[in-house]
Amino acid sequence: MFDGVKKRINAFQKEATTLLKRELDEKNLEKMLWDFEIGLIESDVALPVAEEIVQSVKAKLLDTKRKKAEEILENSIRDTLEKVLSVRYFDFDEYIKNTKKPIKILFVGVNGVGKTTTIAKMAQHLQKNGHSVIIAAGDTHRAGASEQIGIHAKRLGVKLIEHQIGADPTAVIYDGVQYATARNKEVLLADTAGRLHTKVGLMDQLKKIHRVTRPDLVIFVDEAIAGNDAVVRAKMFNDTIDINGSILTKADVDVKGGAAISIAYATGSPILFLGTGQEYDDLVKFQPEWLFDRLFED
Ligand SMILES: Nc1nc2c(ncn2[C@@H]2O[C@H](COP(=O)(O)OP(=O)(O)O)[C@@H](O)[C@H]2O)c(=O)[nH]1
Ligand SMILES: [Mg+2]
Repeated sequence: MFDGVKKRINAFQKEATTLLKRELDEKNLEKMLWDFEIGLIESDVALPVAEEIVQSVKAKLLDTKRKKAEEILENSIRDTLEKVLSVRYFDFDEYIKNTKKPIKILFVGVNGVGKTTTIAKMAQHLQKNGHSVIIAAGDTHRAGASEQIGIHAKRLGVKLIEHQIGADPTAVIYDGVQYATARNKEVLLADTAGRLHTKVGLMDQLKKIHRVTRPDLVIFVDEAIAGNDAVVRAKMFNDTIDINGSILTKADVDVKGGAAISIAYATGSPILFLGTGQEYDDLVKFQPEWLFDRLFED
């Protein structure tokens, strides 16, 4: 993942370094070195020795200049990305540990991006960290949605709150909140139907869910491979209900990587996890350093 961005940075670094190097040797260095060499010869240093000294100084200077240019470029790119990626950054696991229970997490996004799968992965992740979890089947829209999440819930040993197809998703999720409160469950994961960010009615429904169930976190899920489409969607979901963080799925598929940076920028909130496959274990915490290591590794 992130090969596209990395390639661009590398190419730019190379080009910029060449430019800076050229400026140094053409305008200043040659003349400086020439004067130096003449000075040495005039001081009775043998010509081959003077030449060797000058050549080695030249090589060292160019090398230092190159390294410095690379360092400056890397640092400034890194600083900017760090600023973008750490806006409202929080450590998810610490947040779960330290926040008043039950914690209600609402997952939103368009259809087929991996919301339901991500909820299953998240349920396992939280259980492994010792938290009790329940799931609310808030996708009452799509036939088979309840069955799909039901299979996950059963496999994971997690209680599922569900209503019949066509039911009001707000009611299902609200039931989930009541259940979690009554039974001291620590985290409620609320699924929602995939909705197009352009469908006003469905976005209004999301507002209603938000108003009534008052989630602690709203997590936007989209595919890393969706590129700029995902960025546009993230922005529209964020305009509808404030997003606290995003999860990018399908990062196991070859992607250019810029979407992670752009979504964080567009929503002003952090990327929390990456989905890296279809298994429950395929969820990795996203950390800015992790991205930098990939972008700037040699
Ligand atoms: N390769 C890959 N596939 C994923 C990932 N997350 C989800 N999927 C697949 O994407 C498809 C849609 O997932 P689903 O959870 O039903 O999406 P939803 O409509 O947003 O709930 C399924 O086939 C999932 O197995 C991921 O991180 N990597
Ligand atoms: Mg789903």
